[in-house]
Amino acid sequence: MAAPSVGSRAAALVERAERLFPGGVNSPVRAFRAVDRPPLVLERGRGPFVWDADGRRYIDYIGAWGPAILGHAHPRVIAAITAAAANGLALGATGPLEVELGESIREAMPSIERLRFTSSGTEAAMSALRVARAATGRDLIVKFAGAYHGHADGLLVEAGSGIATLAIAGSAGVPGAIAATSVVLPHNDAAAVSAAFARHAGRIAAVIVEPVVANSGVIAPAPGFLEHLREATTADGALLVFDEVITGFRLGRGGAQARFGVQPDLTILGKVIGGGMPIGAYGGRADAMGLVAPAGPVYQAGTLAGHPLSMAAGLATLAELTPDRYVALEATAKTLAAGLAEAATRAESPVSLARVGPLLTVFFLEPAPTSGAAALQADRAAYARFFGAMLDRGILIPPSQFEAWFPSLAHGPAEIEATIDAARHAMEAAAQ
Ligand code: KE4
Repeated sequence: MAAPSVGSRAAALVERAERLFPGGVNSPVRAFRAVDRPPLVLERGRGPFVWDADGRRYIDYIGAWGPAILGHAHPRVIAAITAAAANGLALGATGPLEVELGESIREAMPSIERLRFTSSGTEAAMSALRVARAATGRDLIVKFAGAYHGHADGLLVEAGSGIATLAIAGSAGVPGAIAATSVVLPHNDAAAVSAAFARHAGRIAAVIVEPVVANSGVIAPAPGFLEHLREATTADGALLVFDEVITGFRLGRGGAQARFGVQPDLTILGKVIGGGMPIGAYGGRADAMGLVAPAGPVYQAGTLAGHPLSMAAGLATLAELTPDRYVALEATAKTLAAGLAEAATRAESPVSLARVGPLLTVFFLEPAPTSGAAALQADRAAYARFFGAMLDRGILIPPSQFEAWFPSLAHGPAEIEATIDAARHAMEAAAQ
């Protein structure tokens, strides 16, 4: 299956986009720059499939970068959005749907005693850290190299996802004074965490962590690491912030905090809770969230926060996410990962499979990395060849080594077998 040919509708749209948007995209990772292919222009999705502007169909593992856990255009999600839209769109006041979705989230994640909806994960992350700084009166934020928490200034230092993909050191335009408030540590390194708290005793407002890293590719927490973060933050009076934008309602109803049994002070959510509509949320301890205006002095706001269509899509999505569905989703990912690992034995280059629940990554690196820094050693050229060979066989995987694959509940045995079969061939291509 060839890439969009010159003169195709997709190619024409790419050209027009390049004259409109920086890099021709509205989010960097969509530019496909790390995989040496022209960017796809996707026009339609249904179930496990997406179609590009030239009508080519792909089995999709980008999954809108996480929201499409049910597959694309799930009929009950579309019906919920349509029904909500018939009542008008944003009305500018509290609505019944945001109350219902908030209660569903709190029921699934009891650590979230109070929450606030935003329109993106970035807004949620920056707001959670503002709360942590207000709650502690401290400035420093600890993050981990290779983690991505959205594009708020202080969080772009040594970030993952598109920052790692494009190999840019943080981001231009971030004042040194802001960057200096970020303490970046190696992931899964408990000794480095202890040393940071010793060095900055009483000055760290929060530790923010992807409890399962997805933005360096998938990296599981080392045994005891999350517990160590809990102990170190509690001992020093800092807050522990779990960024569950990807893991929330993906690893299970209770996210990573339920799976690993570690309760953060604040949690950041996004993606799945909006079912594919714009959304973010942050929440946690009532005493900390009670600082948020108008209840307290921490200001955060948003014209479209709690947007009824996002709420409707989120409610319809969560309604489908019953325990048996999570069992099925994890079984799908396990079968896929096993098939990909078998295919990898055909590759001459080192390949490892990382999987936590339904999240997985094919690393062109051995062994699978345990930190963002280790992940950066992966063979990006081999990944790019693998990506291209899979795309040519109708399989769309993330256009970056530093992302997770998002199989959905719509990916059936036929799609998984087709993916594994394509990988058998693509692994050989990757080795060239
Ligand atoms: P948004 O602002 O993109 O809604 O969320 C930021 C964010 C926060 N935290 C985590 C753990 C995230 O993964 C993200 C966003 N994820 C990326 C993909 N890894 C979104 C895709 C993109 O940037 O285009």
